[in-house]
Amino acid sequence: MSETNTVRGPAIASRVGLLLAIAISICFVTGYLSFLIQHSHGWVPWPTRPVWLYSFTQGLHVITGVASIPLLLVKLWAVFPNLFQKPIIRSPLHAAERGSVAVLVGAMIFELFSGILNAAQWYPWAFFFPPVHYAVAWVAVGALLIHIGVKLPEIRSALAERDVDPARRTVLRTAWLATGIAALAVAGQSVPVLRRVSVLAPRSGHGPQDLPINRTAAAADIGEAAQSPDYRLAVVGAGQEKSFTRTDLQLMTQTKATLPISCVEGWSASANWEGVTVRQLLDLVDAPHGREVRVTSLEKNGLYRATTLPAAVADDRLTLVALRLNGAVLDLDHGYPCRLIAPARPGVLQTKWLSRIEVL
Ligand SMILES: Nc1nc2c(c(=O)[nH]1)N[C@H]1C(S)=C(S)[C@@H](COP(=O)(O)O)O[C@H]1N2
Ligand SMILES: [Mo]
Repeated sequence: MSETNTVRGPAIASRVGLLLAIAISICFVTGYLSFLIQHSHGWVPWPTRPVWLYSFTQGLHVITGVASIPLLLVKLWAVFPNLFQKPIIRSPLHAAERGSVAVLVGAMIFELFSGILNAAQWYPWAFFFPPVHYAVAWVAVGALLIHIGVKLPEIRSALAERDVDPARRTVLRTAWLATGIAALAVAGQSVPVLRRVSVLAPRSGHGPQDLPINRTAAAADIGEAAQSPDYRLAVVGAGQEKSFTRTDLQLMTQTKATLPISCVEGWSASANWEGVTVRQLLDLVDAPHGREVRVTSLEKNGLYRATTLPAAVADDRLTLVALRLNGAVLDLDHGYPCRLIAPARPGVLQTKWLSRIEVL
């Protein structure tokens, strides 16, 4: 059976491969940005405007990732017989090329599968997801570059071929349709108007005060501390410390802001927040501008119990210690007595149940 006699082959592989390469590139860049915002400790300047910037980049990450699944399946189908060509090893170079394809396919399947499970909030491996997903992404992109480099002449000539025969055209149309449906199925997580068509957008607005909840106060073992009359928010400046009750905070000038919570899992939801600005509190302890600020939760354990605000975020006039949400007192599950909410920031860094704000 020669390749030219079947519908499979370079005509389909190159076209589907091109779109797949574009989707993977967007997915990789947006994923890397998300990593940098979370781990670069502010040396990569991430703007605080527009406020939905992170919702946008992370939405793209999840949409392009999901759209890659049908594309990868069609791509694998198109080249399937090649994967088992005999002899498996013809020369050292050929063996290296075959090896890189094996790594590419394995890494891609791992990335898409682990990403989907994460978006569905099912963590069979719990704690290790982000670093592994991150590391394997580099493996996938490295193998992809080798693969494209090796296949470039073949890709070029296949793409240059104008008349694709009808059977192949049907396969291609089906692939584009499946990709579009897959993208739409998750797009509603971040694009509100698409919510109705989004069957795979699990986080579109369940939870108290019309906002989803990932981690409840019970799950975070917040317990009595949050509702105790002894609750105080400590604010530590340059050699000065003050503490505030929730009532103290409520009596200060309140700022309103409409800001999204944008989870790394791709869902995002906008809400109306009201509270005092972090800068306002820093001024009360004479903290200088232009400094990083450490924000800590009442939560004892947990990966997200503390975060560091880059100076630009700490001083931003929309970075709030929120006391109210959508017109009512912040629900315990949303971070009562108060939570951090800042513009264009990953949800995982929007710390709930605050106990301490400290200038570094
Ligand atoms: N203290 C604390 N704050 C936290 C978290 C947490 O686990 N503990 N989860 C974060 C995550 S991952 C997100 S997306 C946002 C919103 O999460 P929620 O849906 O649990 O409110 O809060 C963030 N703040
Ligand atoms: Mo999150």
